[in-house]
Amino acid sequence: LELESELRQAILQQQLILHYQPIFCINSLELVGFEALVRWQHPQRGIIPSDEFIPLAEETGLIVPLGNWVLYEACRQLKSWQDKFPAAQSLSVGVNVAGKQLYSSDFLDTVDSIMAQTQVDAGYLKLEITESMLIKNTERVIEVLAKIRQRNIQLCIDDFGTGYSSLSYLPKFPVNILKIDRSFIIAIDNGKQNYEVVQAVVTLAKALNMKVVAEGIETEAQLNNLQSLAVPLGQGFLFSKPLTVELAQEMIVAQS
Ligand code: G
Ligand code: G
Ligand code: MN
Ligand code: NA
Repeated sequence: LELESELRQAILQQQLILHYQPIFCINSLELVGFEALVRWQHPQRGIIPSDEFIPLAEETGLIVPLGNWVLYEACRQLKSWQDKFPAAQSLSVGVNVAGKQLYSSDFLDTVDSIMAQTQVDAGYLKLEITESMLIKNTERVIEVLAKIRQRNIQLCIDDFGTGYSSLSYLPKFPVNILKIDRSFIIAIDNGKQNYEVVQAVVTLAKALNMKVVAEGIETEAQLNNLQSLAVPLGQGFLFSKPLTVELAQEMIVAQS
C-alpha cells in the first residue's frame, strides 16, 4: 500500500523517466529506432527497474495514467530529436501498452490528443501489445486496433510465441509487426530446433505481410543466425542495453 501511494505521487511529481533501447537493421547495423522503457527515479531508493513497479501499476490501475505519460513522453522526445537531428528523421519509437490502457474506453482519444500535442508523425510510433492481451475482448480489441492502424500508427505483438496458442486468430488482428520473444532467440544457437521455429515465424510473418523484430540478441552467433534467416530488425544487449536520453541522443548524433 505504501508503494502504491508512492507510485501515485511519482506519476504526479515526475519521478518517472524513460530509457531507450536502440533497435537496429540486422544487416546494415543501422539504427532504426528505440523502444521506450519506463524507470522510476525514486528520491531515496534511486532508479527502480520497471519489473518492480509495473505489476503493481497494473493491479492498481495506475498503469493507465503511467502508460499515458510514457506515451506522451516518448512521442515528445522522438519529435524533439527529429526536429534537431537529420539522422533522427526516420527513427521510430516503440511504446509498451498495457491491457488496461488498451481496454479503457478513452484510449483512442488519449492517443489522438497525444499525437496532436506532440505533432509526431503517426508512422514513426509503434505500439507494443502482448499476445496475451489479444485473448480477451477479441471483437472490441480488433476494432480498437483497426482504428489505430487507420491512423497509420504501427502495431507490434510483443513477446510473440509465448502467450497465444491459436495461430488461426493472427490474421484477424490488424497488427503489422511481430516481435519474436527473447526465449526463442536465446536458444537459437543451442541447437537446430529454435532456428527452425524462428524460420517458421519469419515465413508466417511474410505470408501475413508483417515485419519481424528479434528481441534479446546477446551473442554474435545469435546475430549470425538471424542474419541468415533474413530477420530484418533486432535489439538486445549485444547492441546496447536501454540507454538514458543523453546516451540515446549521442547514438543518434554518432549516426549522422
Ligand atoms: O527494461 P525492462 O526491465 O524495463 O522491462 C521489464 C518489463 O517492464 C518488460 O516486460 C517491459 O515490457 C515492461 N515495461 C517497461 N516499460 C513499460 C511501460 O512503459 N509500460 C508497460 N506497460 N510496460 C513496460
Ligand atoms: O517485455 P518487453 O519485450 O517489453 O521487455 C523488454 C525487456 O527486455 C526490458 O527489461 C529490457 O531491458 C530487456 N532486454 C532487452 N534486451 C535484452 C537482452 O539482450 N537480454 C535480456 N536478458 N534482456 C533484454
Ligand atoms: Mn516491449
Ligand atoms: Na518482450
